[in-house]
Amino acid sequence: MGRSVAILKLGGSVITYKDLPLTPNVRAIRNIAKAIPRDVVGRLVVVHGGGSFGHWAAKTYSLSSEDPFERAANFSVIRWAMESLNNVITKLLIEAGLPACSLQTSALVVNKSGEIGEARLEIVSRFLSMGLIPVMFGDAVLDSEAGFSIASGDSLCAQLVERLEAERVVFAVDVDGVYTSDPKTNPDAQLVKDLSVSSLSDIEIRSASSAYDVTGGMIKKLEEILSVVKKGAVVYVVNGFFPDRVRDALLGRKVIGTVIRR
Ligand code: IP8
Repeated sequence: MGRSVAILKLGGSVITYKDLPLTPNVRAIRNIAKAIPRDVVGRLVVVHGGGSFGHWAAKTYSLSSEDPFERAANFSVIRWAMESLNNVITKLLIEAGLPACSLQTSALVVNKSGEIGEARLEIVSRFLSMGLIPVMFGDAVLDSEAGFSIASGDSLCAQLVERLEAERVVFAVDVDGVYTSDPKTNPDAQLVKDLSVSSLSDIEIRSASSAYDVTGGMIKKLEEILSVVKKGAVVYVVNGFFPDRVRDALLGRKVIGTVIRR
């Protein structure tokens, strides 16, 4: 596809109310949908997380239940929950005038021991070439070792970057970017505006020794972000509650947030 594709990852804490099971944040999704510039159509893939749909369902309906029937039934509930959220997001993108089209991750991806094993993603570039915006998501998938497991939206982004040679990935999260510590609990936390792979590795090391806390689940995602950056994409971490920032990041403009480069 060449380096012009952008991937927008919509974080679960932006698109859902995390504490309310199965509750989308319609206003936040609608605002982002309206901010997506028309000129990225045909070179934009939207990927969304699970929020209070997928994560709630995965906690409530275990994929490691002893009983195979129960395990399969639980898988189907998690899949249903993700389809339901995807339906809301796709509808709101369409209402905003965008040619959004759902692509079911579990039909394209098979995990191996909890990590993405096979990913048949050729269809994504074909959707793009038809001027569509594929809307994909973290999902419950089949797993060649474990039977079933979860493929996170972030791992999917990493795969997409490689396959599509994406130019940039915009993570829309519920804080302004990557901080020196958790901004929700530490008032002295500083927003880090620019990061490189080497400084990111530094944060990872500190994270492993728990000197750096999770910000909206973001630090856990730094490993995926790191692999995305190593594959050549520029990563933007921006606050999804400020749709203008999402738009500016998608266009590669200067923006309040964190920019991570090789
Ligand atoms: O929120 C998780 O995707 P993520 C998807 O991107 C499920 O980690 C099903 C929990």
